[in-house]
Amino acid sequence: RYFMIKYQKIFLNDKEIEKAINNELIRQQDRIELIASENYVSEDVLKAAGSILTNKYGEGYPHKRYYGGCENVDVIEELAIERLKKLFNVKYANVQPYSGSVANAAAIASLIPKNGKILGMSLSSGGHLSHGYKISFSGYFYQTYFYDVDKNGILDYDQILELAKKIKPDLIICGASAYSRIIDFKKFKEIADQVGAKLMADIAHIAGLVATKLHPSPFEYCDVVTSTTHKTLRGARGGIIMTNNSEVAQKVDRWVFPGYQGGPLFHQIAAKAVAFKEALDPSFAIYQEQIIKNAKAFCNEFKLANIEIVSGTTDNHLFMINVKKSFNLTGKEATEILERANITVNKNAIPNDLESPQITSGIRLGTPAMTTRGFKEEEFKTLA
Ligand code: DSN
Repeated sequence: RYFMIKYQKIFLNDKEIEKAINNELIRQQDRIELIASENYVSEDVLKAAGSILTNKYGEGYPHKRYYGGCENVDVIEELAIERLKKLFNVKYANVQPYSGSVANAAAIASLIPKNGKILGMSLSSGGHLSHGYKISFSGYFYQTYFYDVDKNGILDYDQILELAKKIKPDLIICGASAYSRIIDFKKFKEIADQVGAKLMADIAHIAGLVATKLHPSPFEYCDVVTSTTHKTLRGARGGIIMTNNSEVAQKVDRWVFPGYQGGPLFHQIAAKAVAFKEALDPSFAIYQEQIIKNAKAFCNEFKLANIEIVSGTTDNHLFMINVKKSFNLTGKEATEILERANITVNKNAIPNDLESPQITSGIRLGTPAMTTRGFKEEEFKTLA
């Protein structure tokens, strides 16, 4: 009865898919969802994402399309752009990227030539595949180097500067998918300036916190900022790219289409627009504040039990537990045990992890989804 989600079962002629979707509804309803990158969208976002807009093609940008009949999707895309610009107080926005990784691909290509040098955060320190990892496009098409967190699991800007001086990257990427502390974008800009590099921030995880000023904003310091729309931002799945530089903005538009993508997914763009309007509502800031309060209360319970928190504590919506050190379990084992208790988390590499990415020594815990479902500090303490 408590903390229910409000979605309805669906009925399809295709009974196999109907059953799988409705089973997924039960899974989302019955499990405690702690994956830091997931959330529960509003019914309006869901309706827009499932709308007839999926029928429409419209390569290009509003009023400059390669197809006819785009008068309604133009309204939708323009609204999405305007709302997004207002949300982050930024001059230019592209709402077409299908995902965060494609947004990163287009943003990187807009800033540096192919085979250029990238300095990004290593995956085991909390970075992302698309920030230069060898098996992603970013490590394949560019020369990539990585900075790590220090022995306490914290970004050490002096060390990053030393590394940047040696490597002389064309681009520094900041932003993470598993880092629980504040990221100092101003310090990253100082480093980038000292070595003549461009600076890109990927705020996919913390976008909702940045939009509501609960995390420092990167916009003043970065040549380009990318994000996804479905994590703390609580929108439909997808990517976005933003910049204050008109030349970069033109390149971004060209690299999204025709550079990396074909026809925009207008159903997703409409759903993003709905989510941006929700994020502009004052209630969204209260939700984001609660995400952080919950993460701190949750994390603190583990600390009281002397459980090892990677990076010491949390300043945002997530934290990681070193389950190897605390419970002599791998991340994979801990994830499977929690699954049996109806608690969904993901295994996660931790700094200097000796286990492979398939096994890991850590788990990552996030509060955005259960905060949407009404959990407050007390529920998170009980859960811990
Ligand atoms: N897969 C996302 C996450 O879980 O953080 C990043 O792309």
